[in-house]
Amino acid sequence: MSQPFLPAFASPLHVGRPNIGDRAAFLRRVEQILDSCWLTNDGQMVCELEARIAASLGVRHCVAVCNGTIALAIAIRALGLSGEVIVPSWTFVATVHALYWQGIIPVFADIDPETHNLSPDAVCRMVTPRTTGIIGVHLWGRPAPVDALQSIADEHGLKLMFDAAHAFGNTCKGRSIGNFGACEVFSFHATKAFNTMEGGAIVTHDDELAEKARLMRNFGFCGSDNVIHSGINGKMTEVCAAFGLTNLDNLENVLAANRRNHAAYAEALADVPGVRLLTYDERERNNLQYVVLEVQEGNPASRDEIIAALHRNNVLARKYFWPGVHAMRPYRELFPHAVSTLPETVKVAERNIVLPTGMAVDARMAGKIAAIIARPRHG
Ligand code: T4K
Repeated sequence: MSQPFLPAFASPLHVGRPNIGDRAAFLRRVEQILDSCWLTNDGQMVCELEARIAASLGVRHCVAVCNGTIALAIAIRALGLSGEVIVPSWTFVATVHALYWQGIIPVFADIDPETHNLSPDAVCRMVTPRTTGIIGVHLWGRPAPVDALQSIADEHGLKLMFDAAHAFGNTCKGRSIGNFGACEVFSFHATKAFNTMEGGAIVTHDDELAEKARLMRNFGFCGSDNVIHSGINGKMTEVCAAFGLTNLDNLENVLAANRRNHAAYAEALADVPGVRLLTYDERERNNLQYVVLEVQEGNPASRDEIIAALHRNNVLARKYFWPGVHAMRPYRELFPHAVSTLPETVKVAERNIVLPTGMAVDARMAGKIAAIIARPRHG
């Protein structure tokens, strides 16, 4: 009689399991919030979080917002983008929704298959007289080609901003992400290395832009009863900011866990043929919150077979960001021919797997996960 199948992990291992800092410290901050009876609208915790983030990144302004998507939407509007904006299709759908939601046409440019970031040549090919801006994404936290994109923007008179949702705490040529383009936008969603449950921020050196974003975040109010700008409700709550302050104190532990896990995956997968683990520039600081694997041509198992084997074993790996935004319903009907301009995006989308990491994973688990990837048809 055959043995019943036992998964390699008794309970599910998620990609994006939240990292949670010192609970007692968080609960003390919550008590403080309740005692003060100030729950939102530019409270003390939000101000403290903004000041700490701005100081740690070396930027003049940090505007904390309720999530990364609203932060993108506000930044896009504050910058005055309109018409067409060039973006990668190889990103989380929010980058693109933040444009289209405001009546701006996202124009998809292809990526460099080595880095998964925008290809400057592809961006150049997509510039038209209607283009007003470029949104670079630091995908998986690896810096986009900031200098090349800035040159293209300068040459054509375009605004450049970055979706830095994955890149909090990272550097590019030794400078903190947050210092590039007209502004950069972070996500502090629960699944990020640094999280405020829900949250995000716009960071910039531009005083006027920061002021506009602050107004827009709070319905355009400048003091009581005085609305001087169109706006939305993009405010971060005090409890979210308190969680963020607590998690900032824990960030080095999260980064150490991610470094340990990435090294364990790299070692365990080094001799597995037909897979490529994306590496990070070791001269830069990186939060390593995404462990990204490509299943290469010639691997006897397909990407989807490997994902199925991982799921059978309770490893809930993801296919981020398959199939590419250009192929998602709202956009594929708008751009039926996008696929012909995005050959690298299409290929990468078919081979990508994102593996669990963070404080819920340890080196031994990474080794067991690598063993499933090496032999997906055995169990
Ligand atoms: N730009 C980029 C490049 C982004 O990647 C994102 C967000 C944004 C912009 C927008 O920022 P936000 O508006 O979200 O702040 C998740 C996140 O919700 C999303 O923030 C993130 N990127 C994206 C890459 O991942 P889903 O649709 O995969 O979420 P979901 O519900 O499937 O959860 C992901 C995994 O995390 C699951 O394995 C379960 C686990 N999880 C999740 C939560 C919320 C937990 O274990 N505990 C939790 O509390 O989008």
